[in-house]
Amino acid sequence: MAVLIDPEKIDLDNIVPFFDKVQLSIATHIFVGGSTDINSQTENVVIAIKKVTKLPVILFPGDVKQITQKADGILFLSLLSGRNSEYLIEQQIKAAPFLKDATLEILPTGYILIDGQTVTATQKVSNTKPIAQKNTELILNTALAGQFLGKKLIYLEAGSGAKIPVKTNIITLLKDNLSIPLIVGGGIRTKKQLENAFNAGADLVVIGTAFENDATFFDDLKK
Ligand code: 1GP
Repeated sequence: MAVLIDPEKIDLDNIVPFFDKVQLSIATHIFVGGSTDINSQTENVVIAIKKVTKLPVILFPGDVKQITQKADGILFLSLLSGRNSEYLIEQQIKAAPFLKDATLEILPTGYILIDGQTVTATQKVSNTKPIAQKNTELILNTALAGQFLGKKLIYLEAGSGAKIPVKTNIITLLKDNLSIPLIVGGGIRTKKQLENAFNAGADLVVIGTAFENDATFFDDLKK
């Protein structure tokens, strides 16, 4: 499980008790990022997190400005579900000079936005349409195209705060047809939903909003 920390929302004064709970939970990764980071807090937040955990800290950047060498790795995302060249290739070209000599691990990731029954920040900022959950063939073909393009990961994203997470039949369909790991996130706010995603075949499940709203949720997810 990856815990998603949004640099715009985290309360750094509360980081120690928050990470005490993370440490006791089944979390294996920390993702840091958001669709926007208006006050450019990503680097400060990564530095603060590295002080309180040994879990790998992976950037999940909304744009090139969120890149910092202080993290352990970066999801080098391409928004394959969209047709906005800015998020398909332009941001990646802008990021290249910052990553050329970087020590952080670069993880090429095909990012697929799925309709979670609400207009999410990802949709607004990227100005792209999510794929309907019923359009399973398009979702599968998009993920396969990502794999054939050489992506090392596929991220199925219902969007932060999605009303409904990615359905389990989609997770299973992709798991059965892909040979690369599958990340699933967006709208997962109960232990049951988390288990459903894992049982369907997700390799890593990302949760952000549910922990932001109530850190006692970690107590249900102890190691
Ligand atoms: C969003 O997949 C992540 O990019 C997590 O979503 O905030 O809804 O948990 P939530």
